[in-house]
Amino acid sequence: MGAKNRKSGRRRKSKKKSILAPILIFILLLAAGIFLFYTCRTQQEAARGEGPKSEQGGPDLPGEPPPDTSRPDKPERQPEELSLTDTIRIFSFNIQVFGQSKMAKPEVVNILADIVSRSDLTAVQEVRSVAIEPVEQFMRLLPSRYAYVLGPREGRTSSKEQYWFIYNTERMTVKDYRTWDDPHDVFERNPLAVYFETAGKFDFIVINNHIQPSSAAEEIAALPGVVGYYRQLWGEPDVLVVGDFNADGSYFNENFMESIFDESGYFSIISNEYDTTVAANEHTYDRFIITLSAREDFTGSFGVLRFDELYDFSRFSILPRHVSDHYPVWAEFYLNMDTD
Ligand SMILES: [Ca+2]
Ligand SMILES: [Ca+2]
Ligand SMILES: [Ca+2]
Ligand SMILES: [Ca+2]
Repeated sequence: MGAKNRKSGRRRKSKKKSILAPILIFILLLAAGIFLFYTCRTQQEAARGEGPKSEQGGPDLPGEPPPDTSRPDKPERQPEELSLTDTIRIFSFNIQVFGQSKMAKPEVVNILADIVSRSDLTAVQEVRSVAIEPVEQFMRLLPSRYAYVLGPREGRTSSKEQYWFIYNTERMTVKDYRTWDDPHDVFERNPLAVYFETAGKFDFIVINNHIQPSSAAEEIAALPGVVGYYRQLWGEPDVLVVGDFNADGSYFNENFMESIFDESGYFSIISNEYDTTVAANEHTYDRFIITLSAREDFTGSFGVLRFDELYDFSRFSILPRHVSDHYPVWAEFYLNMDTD
């Protein structure tokens, strides 16, 4: 009797076991699922959290290392097989008094963001805002491949400006950057130079300028010295000198450009005949000049970006002059033709 009971008891137990086993497996699988879900989420959040912090250039102080402007939230791209015909477009754009009030005009901001998105690098002049927020807000409107370098506030009076480089991280990285020391105090706004390395062979320096109209002759004449300094500092002969030079009209006799940037050292992409102003005058205020070693890298494509013709302003409540008083000037470069 006793043995029988024990037997049936065991049988009951094993029946219980056979019900418990799938439940236990189910619970284990559920627990594993929840664990995996949270682990993945935490990793994604950590990656997202790092992104915005490191994408800020921040005010640059001379001698400080360049900011880490890469975006760690993007998977690392495999080195691309770049062909000889792969190119980048570089813009120079006086964006006209950039700050909070400009960022408060959505139609203006949308056009500005679209213009910058057409480039791989835009050298911007006239960031006027004291606060960093308008710059950060604008960056958030661009595709995530863009990062930036923002120079220090420059100017002798309370009206100061910053140079701003917005670049495509899938095409280039920043090797170094430095504001011109200006030992003889020639410049109202000391030029900012950035040394870029591309995904191809092309490496180059861009010097960003906003020449003071009232001393345009002195400042422009000093630029070849600035070019020479950076060429030697970084051992890089390819230099693009860009910006709003105010190099025309009543500010400057543009016929002097040829002797300052003479043919033995420079090639002028945006030359005296181009109109870079939105206003009815035909002044060549904005310039794009390259050193001769960068001619091998220049594709021959360039222009003045007439945004008043590119967008249908009849659909907007704004006029072209609300976007800026300057058109961007641009030039295109090969990524793989560079020999120096
Ligand atoms: Ca080079
Ligand atoms: Ca002209
Ligand atoms: Ca004009
Ligand atoms: Ca070159």
